[in-house]
Amino acid sequence: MRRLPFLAFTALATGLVLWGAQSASQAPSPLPLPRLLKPPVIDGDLREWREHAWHDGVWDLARVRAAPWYDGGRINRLTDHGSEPAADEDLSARYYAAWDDRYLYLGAEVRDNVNDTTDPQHAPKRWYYKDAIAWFIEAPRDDVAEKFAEGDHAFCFVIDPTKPDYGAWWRHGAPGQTYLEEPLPKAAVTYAIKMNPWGRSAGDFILEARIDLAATLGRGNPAWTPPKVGNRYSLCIVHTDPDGGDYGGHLIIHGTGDDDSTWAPAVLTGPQAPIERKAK
Ligand SMILES: [Ca+2]
Ligand SMILES: [Ca+2]
Ligand SMILES: [Ca+2]
Ligand SMILES: [Ca+2]
Repeated sequence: MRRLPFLAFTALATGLVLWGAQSASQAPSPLPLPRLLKPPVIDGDLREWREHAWHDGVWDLARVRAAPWYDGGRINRLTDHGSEPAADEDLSARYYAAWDDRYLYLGAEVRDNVNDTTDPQHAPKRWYYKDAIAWFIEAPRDDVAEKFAEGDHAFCFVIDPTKPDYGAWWRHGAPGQTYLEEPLPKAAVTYAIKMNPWGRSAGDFILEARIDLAATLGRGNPAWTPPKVGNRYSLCIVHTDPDGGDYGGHLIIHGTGDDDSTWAPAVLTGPQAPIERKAK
């Protein structure tokens, strides 16, 4: 047998190791979005469905800083106006998502020191200058890098309990169009915000929302079909937290922003049982 020269062998072995590491990092397991068997009541209390929804623990800036998509603090950051508490008290949150035949369900339980929904340069589409959570979703997922083009949607909720007309916002693409900006049609969204739910901080809140899939995702891409187990989506969460400043803080999770090729793969799954805890 002809022996491989040592250098060639080393290069081949290194290449295989690198290839293995790269394919592992390029193909993360899709985020599983479970189907709900019982429709939640949209009232600002997630307890009836939170254990049956997708949820991957508490997010704060320390955890985001350790994530592979962290941008070194350019956009993904918090601000300090001189009277701010520690970063985890400034903003930390749990996010939830699930679906059924008709709706996408979104939820968040958030610890925030200051509720800030004023914007000196207010325009209806400027949710990102206010306390807000946006779920960026591509449906169906594709391999084309796009910015709010066909199939891309942002469902954005300004954390203003008076629910102004721009409070539930929809940035999206459509065939041949990008960055369409409009309020989520009233018939397509139901949401509730409960402020200070734990009696701890006036900035804390719970957000609970449901979005009609056919009326939103169904209008974005001719390739969209009614939801079923196995459908591939993409997901990124953008949580903005100005706390009295201008552009202010952002936690960007499972992606880097508007480029949908950075959004995490997600898949619609069947129902999920709550995490089992052992008797001992
Ligand atoms: Ca509820
Ligand atoms: Ca804050
Ligand atoms: Ca794409
Ligand atoms: Ca805030």
